[in-house]
Amino acid sequence: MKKIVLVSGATSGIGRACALKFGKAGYRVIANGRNAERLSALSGQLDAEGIEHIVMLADVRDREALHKAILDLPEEWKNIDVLINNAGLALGLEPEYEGDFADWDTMIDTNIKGLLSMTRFIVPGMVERGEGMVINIGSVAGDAAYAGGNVYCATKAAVKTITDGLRIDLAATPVRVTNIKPGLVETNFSNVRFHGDTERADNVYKGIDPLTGDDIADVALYAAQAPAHVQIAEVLVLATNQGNGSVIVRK
Ligand code: NDP
Ligand code: 8X3
Repeated sequence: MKKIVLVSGATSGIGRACALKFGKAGYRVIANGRNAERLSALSGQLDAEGIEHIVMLADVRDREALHKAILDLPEEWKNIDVLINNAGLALGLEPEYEGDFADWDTMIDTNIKGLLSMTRFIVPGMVERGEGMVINIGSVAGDAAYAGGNVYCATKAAVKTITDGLRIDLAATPVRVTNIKPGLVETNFSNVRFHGDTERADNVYKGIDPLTGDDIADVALYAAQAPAHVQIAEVLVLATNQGNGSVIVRK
């Protein structure tokens, strides 16, 4: 029986790469997204690759709708083997004392509360079945704050603590828990952060060879395919010319 992976925020970047990578590796894919058009485009790409999948339209911030979407999964898609909590975003790069309340709320509701809701809804089934894995997409931003990173960095620090907490709480079970902490990955991330200012977004990746979504999907798949007794607890993945969240050496 093929394993099932649920990827949140699968319509772009790292999530999309995970959906494709796991699908090509033989997983059945539940692709979550909050935008029907983007989900349908992704579904076309998965079809073109011959990947068995279904889409799950839900905004991870809407706990009730998310729960309903999970409960409404077809019976043969309910036993999720791998949950990839990827949906997330940064908004703004202002000093904390000038930050935007709405941006803060969106980051906290998505990166922390959305991840928690998904975990709370899916993990009990894994515990009951005695198998499963949760891969959270944290960030180098969670290791230390950087200029203007304030609330985004705090959400990713929360992801680290929440992931560690889950791993501890599941230690008596076969369910494994991984935190992948990417550095600079070229996706739609900076476009979203700068509210569609593409020039500013492009500058983030200038003069450095950034990571790709595919690089991060490789790490996620490695962790998922490790033998059952091996728990890849945490992985920090940086671009080669990046020292940490603040040190980026550009040519
Ligand atoms: P993208 O913007 O390319 O992708 C983010 C994905 O998350 C999109 O599919 C987006 O959907 C989805 N999403 C956002 N909010 C919600 C929501 N409320 N409900 C459901 N889906 C949602 O960025 P990345 O691929 O780079 O980001 C993925 C994850 O990786 C994030 O958690 C991010 O913090 C993390 N990360 C990214 C790094 C980078 O440098 N790019 C580095 C470290 C971590 P939609 O298009 O509809 O908004
Ligand atoms: C995304 C990486 O360094 O832009 O989490 O915050 S960074």
